[in-house]
Amino acid sequence: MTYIGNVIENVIRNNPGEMEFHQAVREVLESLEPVIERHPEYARAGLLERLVEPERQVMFRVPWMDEQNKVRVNRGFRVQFNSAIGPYKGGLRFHPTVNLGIIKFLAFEQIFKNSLTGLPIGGGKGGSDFDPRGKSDTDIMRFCQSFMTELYRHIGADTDVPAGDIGVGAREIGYLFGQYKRIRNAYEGVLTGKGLTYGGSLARKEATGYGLIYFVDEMIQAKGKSFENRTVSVSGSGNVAIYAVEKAQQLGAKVIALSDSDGYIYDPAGIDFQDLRQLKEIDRQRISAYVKLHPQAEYHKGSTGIWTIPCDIALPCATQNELNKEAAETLVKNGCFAVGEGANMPATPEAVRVFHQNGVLFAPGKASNAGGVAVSALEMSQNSMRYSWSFEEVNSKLKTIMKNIYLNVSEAAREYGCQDNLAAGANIAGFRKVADAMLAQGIV
Ligand code: NDP
Ligand code: 2IT
Repeated sequence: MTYIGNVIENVIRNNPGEMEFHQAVREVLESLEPVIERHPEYARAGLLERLVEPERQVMFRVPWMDEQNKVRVNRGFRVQFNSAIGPYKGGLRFHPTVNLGIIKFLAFEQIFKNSLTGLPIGGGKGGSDFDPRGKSDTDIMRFCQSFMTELYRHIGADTDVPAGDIGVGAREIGYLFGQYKRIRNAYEGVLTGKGLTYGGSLARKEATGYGLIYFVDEMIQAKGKSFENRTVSVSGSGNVAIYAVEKAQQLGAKVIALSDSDGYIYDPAGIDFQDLRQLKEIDRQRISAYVKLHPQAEYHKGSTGIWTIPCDIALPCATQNELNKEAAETLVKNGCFAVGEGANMPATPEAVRVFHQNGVLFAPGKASNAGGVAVSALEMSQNSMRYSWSFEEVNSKLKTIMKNIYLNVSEAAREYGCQDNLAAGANIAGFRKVADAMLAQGIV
């Protein structure tokens, strides 16, 4: 068996039941074949065996008392996967489906994504099986305070810097920051995605969605295409989806569909961005509420139905494995020519294969959604300097970063003989920097 095959087999044996983690490891490692062939020093240094083993994994009890004085217990996680190129960095996910395997897949992906940004950040991820849906502000605050009462001892501005992900936005980051500061008696940039009144960066909120569109724009422009007058479907209707909609519309696209875990909306007239933002970000409503304001729009139950709507460009921005082989085939049949992952690993491996086989331009999440964490790193820089940049300064840095990621990823794909396979290019380019840093630092 090959070196890579062996490492994958051991990961499956040593981490039973962690399907998403196996999937992410397999996807990355299989595309590293030409790199490992060209660089035998990596195998000699046991680099892949070390890469797939998290440096540290923390699991902890999160007890809290809800508004009805009922005792609740959730499970908290922080996986500090790799710190070769910087302090651990990555979001926190609060969702009932969260388990160790999901956090490990996300932390593993984060290593390569963070490397691609060109900024000095290692890979980590955390979260809880806490379900924020329908909870009051009080319950959210109590949960966040209890979560941080354990997490604080594992993180720090130079150690590990969490941020948001599914179910964790500005409100949660605020409560988490408040509790950290109180326990540590230190005002430091320990979290990103903070509010603008207490150390947050302008354009962080918009960064993942905007960055996705900047990346996809580079990718389609390289093939002589643009967003102008294209129809776009965006799954999810959270932070990433909302700002992908705004930027796609600014570039002349017509966004016709959005979803949540219950269903999807189709608005042939094009989504009204202001109403969307008000509904989702401020009123915290379900996406179905949109059709009350826009009667020409349709609401359908079942979130995956969104992929049956014909569109030119599909942007999955909800969650992992939300777009399967069948959905990919339908998109191809309906003329979709580009897919950009705003979420982490939203397309299954079979779906990605369908896109590649049919010449659909495919932007892999670890490259195309890296704008969020990139601006998080810029937030860290601003916190260290005790200074803040304007929206335009941050946005223009973000644009440059996304362009550079596109160039590096496509160049790596070309250099290693898999031209136009940006998924392989992203894995290779992200890996090379981390691998060389690990080599230089010895067996640690
Ligand atoms: P939000 O919590 O703001 O929004 C998540 C959206 O996805 C909601 O509309 C939610 O619907 C939907 N969703 C979640 N789980 C499912 C599911 N199982 N099936 C269908 N829909 C689902 O999260 P974000 O927008 O921040 O994150 C979206 C994706 O982007 C995630 O994969 C995340 O890891 C990734 N990402 C986020 C970054 C960021 O900066 N926030 C950066 C890079 C990647 P509902 O309300 O019904 O749950
Ligand atoms: O998946 C991701 O890149 C994020 N959720 C953002 C991480 C961050 O540290 O900003």
